[in-house]
Amino acid sequence: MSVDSRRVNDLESYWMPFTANRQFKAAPRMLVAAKGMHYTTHDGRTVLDGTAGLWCVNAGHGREPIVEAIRRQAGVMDFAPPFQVGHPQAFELASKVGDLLPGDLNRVFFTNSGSEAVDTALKIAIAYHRMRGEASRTRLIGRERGYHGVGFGGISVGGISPNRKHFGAMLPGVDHLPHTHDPMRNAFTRGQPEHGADKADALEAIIALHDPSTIAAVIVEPMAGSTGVLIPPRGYLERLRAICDRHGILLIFDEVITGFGRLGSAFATNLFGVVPDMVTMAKGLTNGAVPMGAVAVRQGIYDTFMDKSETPIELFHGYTYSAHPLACAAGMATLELYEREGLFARAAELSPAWEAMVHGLRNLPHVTDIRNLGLVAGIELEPRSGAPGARAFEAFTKAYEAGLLIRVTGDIIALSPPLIIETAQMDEIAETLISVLRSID
Ligand code: PXG
Repeated sequence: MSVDSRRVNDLESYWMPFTANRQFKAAPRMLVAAKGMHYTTHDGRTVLDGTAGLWCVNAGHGREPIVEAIRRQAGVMDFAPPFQVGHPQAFELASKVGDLLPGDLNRVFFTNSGSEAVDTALKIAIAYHRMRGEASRTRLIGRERGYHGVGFGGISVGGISPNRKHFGAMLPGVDHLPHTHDPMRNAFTRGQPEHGADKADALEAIIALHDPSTIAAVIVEPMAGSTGVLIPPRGYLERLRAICDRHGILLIFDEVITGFGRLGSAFATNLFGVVPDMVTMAKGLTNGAVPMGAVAVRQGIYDTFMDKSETPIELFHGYTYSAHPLACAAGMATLELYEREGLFARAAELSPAWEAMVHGLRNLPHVTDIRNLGLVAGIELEPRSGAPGARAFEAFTKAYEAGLLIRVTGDIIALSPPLIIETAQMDEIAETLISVLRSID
């Protein structure tokens, strides 16, 4: 056997992200094709996609208009440098993104991922205050159980201990709000929980401790996705907004998951009627087909840089692949497809059936809480004693074998199907979860 042919089946070279590499390589799960609501596995099985890939394939897989746009763009212009030259689709896509957002959140900076969007937003926040003559505002406030990607900025404001503890001191001058998860009072809530708006008041205490003159921005996911679908209590986001306003602090919504119809509206900011100063996004921007992220900022922030910059270049920040032509082509085709098929409204229309389906799982073994909003659901399981995460991981592998892709985080199952899901497929998700949860101990 030649060296080359042996290496084809070598699983060792690829260091897999956020994966139990040793476990995976002992029993690999390979996906080789995707269409509509389904993946095909390497051994020819069909798997229903209960997670829209990883919260990103909102229009379903392999959609022809997106595929065609990427194919066409690759033939016309593969790459254009983003610095000091431009290409038309970048401008067009930025306008289209701005049109989806409320108010004057209409200036858009492109990145290649959610992590980069977060780091970009944090940098803009600090630089903005400096431009305005308040250079002392450098502190950043995140939240426990927040996920903002894996850059040093993102893990610093993030609130997930394993993502932080191995990586040294991270950014200085960061503080954290308490998370809002309160299963004692809010278990089995449909939609926004009743209790917990007062958790926002912790921001006043943090501000009092550090003084507002030192704080640049607060960043939160309007609905925390990665740490298990934590839906904002009624009034909570409003209160954060009011406190930030009172103290001249920028509010950033990280909408990498909640953007592009996931909650039944374009963005969470549209749904909740609370308008932040910046919105980070990625994932659904291109339907997951080409990596891309973005930060939308309020026009006044952009104008401050344009008005006050003492150098021709107003922001010393950007990526080789900012507004990559293939990503822009995919983004334009994706946003047109969402619009043509009314997918954000479809998510809203389906959400009562989705809510009924997931709450129908309430009496299954191990279930301690179920929560939902739009086309998202979290199903929290009782952890096995001494083995946190083991029960949910077993549910994940069993569901996969039974033909359903779910996502688990700790002992929480997170569901977020493509917005093209049919009600019969919701029933299929329920049936599979019923048999899986009954089959594990
Ligand atoms: N912010 C939020 C709110 C996210 O959900 C990121 C930033 C980072 O995006 P990139 O593109 O750099 O990965 C994310 C990513 C999960 C899971 O299990 C979710 C994400 C990533 C990995 C796992 O729910 N979201």
